[in-house]
Amino acid sequence: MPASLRWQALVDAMQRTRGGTFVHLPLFFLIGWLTGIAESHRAFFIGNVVVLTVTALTRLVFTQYAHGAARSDASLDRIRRFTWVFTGLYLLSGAHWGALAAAVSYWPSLENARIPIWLVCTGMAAAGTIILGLLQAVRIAYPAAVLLPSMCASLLNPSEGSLFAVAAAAMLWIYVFDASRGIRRDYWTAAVATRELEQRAAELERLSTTDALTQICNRRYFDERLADEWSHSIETGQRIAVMVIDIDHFKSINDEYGHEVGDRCIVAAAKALRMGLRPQGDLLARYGGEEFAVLLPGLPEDAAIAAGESLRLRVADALIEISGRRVAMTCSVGVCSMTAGRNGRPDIAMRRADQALYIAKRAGRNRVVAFDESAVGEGITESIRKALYR
Ligand code: GH3
Ligand code: MG
Ligand code: MG
Repeated sequence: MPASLRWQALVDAMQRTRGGTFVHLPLFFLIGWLTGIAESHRAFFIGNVVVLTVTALTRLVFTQYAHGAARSDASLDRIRRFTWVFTGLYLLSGAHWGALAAAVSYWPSLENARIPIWLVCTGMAAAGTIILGLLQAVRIAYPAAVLLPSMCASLLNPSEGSLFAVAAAAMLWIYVFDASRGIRRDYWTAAVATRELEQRAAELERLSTTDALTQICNRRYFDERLADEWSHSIETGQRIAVMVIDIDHFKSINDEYGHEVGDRCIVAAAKALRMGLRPQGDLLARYGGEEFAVLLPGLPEDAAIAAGESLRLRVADALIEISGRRVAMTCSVGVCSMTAGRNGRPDIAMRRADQALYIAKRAGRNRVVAFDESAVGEGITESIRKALYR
């Protein structure tokens, strides 16, 4: 059983019993007050109030502690230990009521409280076992802790109707033990099924955002992340850089070596590009056949051009060998760095990077060109001249 499932079971168990933790105390006050034992047996009453308070507080503190501690280390061993402590505290609280029922069954002076405490114990044995039936130890030991002491006390000091009460308690015990078996089975079946569904959903999510050939992100994911990053940049006012990178004369590679080698080139280019990016924040995606897109949040134009240059060199250095022959591969890079102002839009940034790529191609390929706003309207020839100059 994986640690995450066990942890989930413990969290569920703690959640299920949270409401009940502080019910015991008011219930006991009510019984003490209505039956008069709060007055007639002061020490007994106060002693039990103290025990009930300490048990409730310990359970509360433990629950808080377990949540915090599991965040730092949720190993299987630790979760097992937590589950045992939690089960122990729960059983202790049941055993306390069991002992109370034994006391009122045994001592005639406490007879007034017998029926109310038996009623509480009956409810606890049924509800408590069913609620936590998912934990095997609770299923087995909880009804015993709650019912057995009063059954023994009634047999040791029988009074009118006590044999009937013992028989009823035994039947209740068998019933809850049997009913909780199904509850336990249903809980774990549902937990395992939910986990499998979550894993499948995560895998589907991964597949829907990953490019099958290169295992990097696909265009869909890139566009989503770019839109998110764009909104973030509007708030922070920082620049955002994008690149479009296209392998040069890729058709010739395909024609010369075949599609399989072409695929290997695309994979090698993706790997080379990924190695050249910052692991946190930057994003690389396969945007089309032999075309990649890169998102570089916060990068001003100069830094983005330098990054593009480094990526260009990495692709040129990528080693693809076919029967001892090296396949030469270069790429062209179009860069656009802009502030995500009110009038800006992610698709405008991508279009500008694409225009810059187009100019890089026209200027001879294997180069980096940044979109130049001042060149807008100068015509493509002027832009290419500028690109060559660069
Ligand atoms: P340019 O330098 O102008 O980019 O020239 P190019 O030959 O790279 O560009 P073009 O768009 O003419 O050709 C791209 C080729 O990439 C055409 C297509 O068959 C090939 N291609 C697209 N996707 C894949 C793929 O997944 N695997 C392989 N092997 N080839 C692909
Ligand atoms: Mg190409
Ligand atoms: Mg292309």
